[in-house]
Amino acid sequence: MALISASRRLRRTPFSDGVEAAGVKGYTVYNHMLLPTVFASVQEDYRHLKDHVQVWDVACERQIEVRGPDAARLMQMLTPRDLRGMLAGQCYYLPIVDETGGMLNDPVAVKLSEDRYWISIADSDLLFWVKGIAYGYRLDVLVDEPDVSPLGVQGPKADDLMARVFGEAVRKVKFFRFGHFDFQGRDMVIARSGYSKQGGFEIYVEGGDIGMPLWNALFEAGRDLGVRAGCPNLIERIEGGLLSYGNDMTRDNTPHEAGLGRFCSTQVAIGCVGRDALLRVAKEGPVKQIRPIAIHGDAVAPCDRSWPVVADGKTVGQVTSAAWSPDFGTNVAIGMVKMTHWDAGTEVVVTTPDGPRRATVQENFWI
Ligand code: THG
Repeated sequence: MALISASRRLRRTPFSDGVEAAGVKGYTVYNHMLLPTVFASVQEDYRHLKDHVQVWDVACERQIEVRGPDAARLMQMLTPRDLRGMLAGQCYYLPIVDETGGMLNDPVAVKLSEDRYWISIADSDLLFWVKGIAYGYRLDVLVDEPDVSPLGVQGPKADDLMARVFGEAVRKVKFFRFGHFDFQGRDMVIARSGYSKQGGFEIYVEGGDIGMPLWNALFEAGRDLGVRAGCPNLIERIEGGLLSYGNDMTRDNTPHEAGLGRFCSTQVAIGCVGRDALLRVAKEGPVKQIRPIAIHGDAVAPCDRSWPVVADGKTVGQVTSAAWSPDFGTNVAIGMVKMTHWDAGTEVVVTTPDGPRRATVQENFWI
């Protein structure tokens, strides 16, 4: 592929200098910001992530801050997930839907206090929707994008690395919870979360000026742990079934089609925009849904457009993410498959750019 030209619109991050010094080889654009995709190679990065510890520049997971007396009311307007039990100190993975029940984003919400949240967004301009709702309903709330940049620390040695920089107490942070920790006199929100299934943390770095000092401290502390710069890994996230908004689901899909029905309690999500539409589709159930798919044969090409899933000469779905998995010895893929063909064990054909491939719908993701 040709290069993508740098400009002010394609935002750098507080960690970009470190990413470049570490020899980044590829980027994607996410929320109008640079997101590294490869350092050594996607397969080498994958092996290292599963065996060691990596530091990830995921500043592109931008925050929408919602603050004020109506913050909780606005949050519940955005999602069919039941937020009544959400406590300060918790993180929730949220489907966000429009008035038709179409997915607008699938962020992680961080409840900082009763009247203050961060919405850590996937790749869509959700800020405009949230500002529009706040304005249209005359809510007493401030909505903006603060100078907060998540830094991921992912992999089996993440606890050891984090304990060296932030102290032993960081090990006690539970999954999808966060605590406050000090770094050089600055308060940092640190959650046990991240876009991998290898375990780890996300540090919400407030203020771009402290980005490189923190980056450098993590690399110095982790030298003997073999710490490397890394990034969300295509192979590992498909194995783990972590969805990518814009790839695996879009505004054309309901949360139920995206397999996120377990995060919806639409009946009790009073005030949720799109609630009526979702109650209708939840009653009937989806007619197509996200499935793990094993594509047989050797490594497939990069999946940069949807690949038809065919059975008996008819299109019954599409593959939206795919990669060769060294650990499972097959191409792992995520697709959306019609009800008639979504049962585990169903044999289908995936039309890749290099020709048709035999494939099998799987019962579960690989990890
Ligand atoms: N962390 C933070 N912000 C993010 C992401 C992240 N914003 C963009 C993107 N990732 C949003 N998408 C996801 C997708 C999956 C998960 C988190 C964000 C995830 N899912 C777990 C799973 O499916 O196993 C856990 C879900 C749960 O049980 O609550 O972690 O990664 N800050």
